[in-house]
Amino acid sequence: MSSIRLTKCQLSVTSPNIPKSHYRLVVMGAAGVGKTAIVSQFLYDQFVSEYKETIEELHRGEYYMNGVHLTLDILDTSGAHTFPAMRKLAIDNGDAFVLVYSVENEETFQEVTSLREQILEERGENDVPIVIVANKTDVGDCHRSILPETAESLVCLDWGNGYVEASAKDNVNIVGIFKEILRQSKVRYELSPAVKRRRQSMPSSSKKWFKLSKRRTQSANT
Ligand SMILES: Nc1nc2c(ncn2[C@@H]2O[C@H](COP(=O)(O)OP(=O)(O)O)[C@@H](O)[C@H]2O)c(=O)[nH]1
Ligand SMILES: [Mg+2]
Repeated sequence: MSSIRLTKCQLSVTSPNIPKSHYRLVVMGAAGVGKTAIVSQFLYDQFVSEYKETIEELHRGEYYMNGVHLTLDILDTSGAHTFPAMRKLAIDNGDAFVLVYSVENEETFQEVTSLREQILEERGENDVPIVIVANKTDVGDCHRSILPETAESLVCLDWGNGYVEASAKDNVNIVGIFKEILRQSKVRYELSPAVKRRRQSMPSSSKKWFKLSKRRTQSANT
């Protein structure tokens, strides 16, 4: 059902004083908005046109430069409401959140609004790093049901979150999403060619995500 994969660098960390060396990004949004497509473009340079429902997938990106090491765990979630416990676990354990909607479907923006509220309520804090992604911009303006200016001003000015327009299909601004989330998380980076490549597959589950997180908390406290 789930897998964890290590993959190549697309972002290189430049700061020797990064506040944290292990980040957990959670990608959320309604089913069909392109969450899996975004993760797949970012990590594997692939776009899959047929739709396959995701239950939950954990990916890992390892980034090295000048001795600096950043691990990005990226949790690709299901958009369905059938897994409330998994969603709560993901919200509790994520360091930063990428909330995706499709520009051709206004309801998916409503879902992003409600997910954001859920995250802020569950975490009980206002400064959780969140980036809202308007995906499928390749469909063209006449198919857009939400104007970019409307969404951007709401997200950036009213909510104080990051906003990125993207197309997983055409690979437009996909790296920009991850740059923005690192910016929101105050991790400094710069774009560069891959400096080290690693790929690995191993079984995973949301339980493991939880265990990993507990372990990290314990080691941070020791
Ligand atoms: N036109 C267009 N289709 C996309 C884009 N991203 C994803 N899709 C398609 O939308 C469908 C759902 O994508 P998927 O990534 O599985 O959505 P998820 O349920 O949010 O993970 C698939 O058929 C994708 O090929 C995009 O940027 N543009
Ligand atoms: Mg998916």
